[in-house]
Amino acid sequence: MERYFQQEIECASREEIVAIQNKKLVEQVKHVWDNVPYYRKKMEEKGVKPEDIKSIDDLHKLPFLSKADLRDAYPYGLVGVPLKDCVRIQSTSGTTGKRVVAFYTQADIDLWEECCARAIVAAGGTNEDVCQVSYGYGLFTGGPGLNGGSHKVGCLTVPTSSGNTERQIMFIQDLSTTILCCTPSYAAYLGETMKEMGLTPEQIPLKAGIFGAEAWSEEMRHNIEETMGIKAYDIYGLTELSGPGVAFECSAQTGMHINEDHFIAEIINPETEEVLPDGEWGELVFTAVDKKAFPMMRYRTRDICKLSREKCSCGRTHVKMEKPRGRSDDMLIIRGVNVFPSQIETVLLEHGYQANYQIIVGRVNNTDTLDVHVEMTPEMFTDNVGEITKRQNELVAGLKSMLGLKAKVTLVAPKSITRSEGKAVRVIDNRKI
Ligand code: DLL
Repeated sequence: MERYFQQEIECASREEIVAIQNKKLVEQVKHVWDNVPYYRKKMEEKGVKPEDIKSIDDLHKLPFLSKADLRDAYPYGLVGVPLKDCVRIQSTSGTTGKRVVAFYTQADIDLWEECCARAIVAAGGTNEDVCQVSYGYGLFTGGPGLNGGSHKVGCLTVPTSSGNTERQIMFIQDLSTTILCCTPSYAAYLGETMKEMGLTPEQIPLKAGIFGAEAWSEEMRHNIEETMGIKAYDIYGLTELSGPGVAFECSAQTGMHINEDHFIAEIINPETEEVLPDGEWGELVFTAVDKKAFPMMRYRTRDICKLSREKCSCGRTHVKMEKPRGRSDDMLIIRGVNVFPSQIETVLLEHGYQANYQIIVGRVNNTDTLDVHVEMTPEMFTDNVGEITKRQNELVAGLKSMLGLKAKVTLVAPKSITRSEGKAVRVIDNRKI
C-alpha cells in the first residue's frame, strides 16, 4: 500500500494545487518586490508590476533569474528577509566563479526537510527504518537535507556523511541500515566494494536507496539494485531551491514528482526563452513560492528535462519531471556536435561496462579530440591484446552510432579510475586551459 508523508497535499486535485499556487505566487511576487531590490529592478526593466501577476497564467510575464544573477548579487543581493531572520546558509559544489550561497529562515528549512521526508516515505521509509545519510554534510545540501527529512519521518538517522567506505559498510551491517542516501556514483562504488568483500544481496540489510545530485542512467540503477538487492529511487534538487527534495521518485518510478505546492515548474527553450508545452524537452525553470529568505523567481536551472502530467499509479497528483538528460552547461560541443556525457554512459552500460569512465576532450591542430577511458569489469579483465582491441572497437562503433562522432576508446584496468564519494567527475576538458 502506498504511503505518503503529507497525503492531503501530495494527492490534492489539480484545482486545489492551482489554487494554492495562484495564492502563493501573488504573495511571493509582492514579497520579492518589497524586499529584493535586485529583482524589483529586473521587474521594472521588463515593465511588470506586482499587480500584473494575478495567477500562474501570468508567470511568463516575470523576468528570469540565472546563475549569472546569483553571482552578480553575491552574497546578499537576493536575500528577501533581514539577516537576523536567517538561520543557515548552504552552498553549491560549483567549481567555476563564485559559489552560490543560499539563505534559509527556520520556516524555509522546515519546508525543505518536509520535501525530503516526502521522498523518504515514497521510498518506503517509516519510523521503523534505519536511514544512513552518506551524502556530504556541510555546505553541500545533500547531507543536511536528507538528515532533516529522515528526522521528520522518525527514522533512526545515521549521519555518516560521505567517504570512509569501510566504515559505511560496517555501519550498514552492524546497525542493519535499511535506507541508504548518497550519490548514485558513490552507491555504485559501495555496491562494488560489498561485492568484493563477498557480500551477497541477501546478506545486505538495505531495502531502498535514495540517490541523486547527479545524472544517472537506468542501466546504472539496475546495476546498483542488483548488487545491493534494493530498490533505488531518484531524488532531484538544487541549492538555489533549498537542496534535495524539489522532486522525488515514487513506487511507479516513471519520473519524479515535483513538490508543486512549493515549486512551480516550467520548461523553456533555452535559446529563445519561449515556454514549451508539457512533454517537450527543454530547460527546467522553477519559481519557489514559499521560500522567503532566498526567493527564486523563474530560476533557470540549466537542467534539460521534460514534464509529464499523466496520472500516476502511486496516487500522487504533482507533475512529474523526467530524469534530467544533462545540463545545458554540461553539454560538450565536439567538432560541432552536441554531446552529453549521459549518452556516452548509455553506450558503455549497454556494452556491459559500469559507469566508471572518464571523458577527455582536447584539441590537436585545431580539431577537437574525444578520448574515453573506460574501466573493464573484473570479469572481463584480460591482458590479451586482441581481445582488448576487439572490445575497444565495439565501443568506438557504439559511440559512433550514438553520437555521430569518432572517439578514441582506451580500456583500463578495473579500479584504475579515481572513485568519487560525492558527485563524480566524468569530464576533463583540456581545451579551456
Ligand atoms: O545536488 C542537491 C541534491 C543533493 C540533490 C542530494 C539530490 C540529492 P547542487 O549541488 O546545487 O544541489 O546541484 C544541483 O545537480 O541542477 C542538477 O544538474 C544536478 N542534479 C541534482 N539531482 C539530480 C538528479 C544538489 N536526480 C544540480 N538527476 C542540478 C540529475 C541532478 N541531476
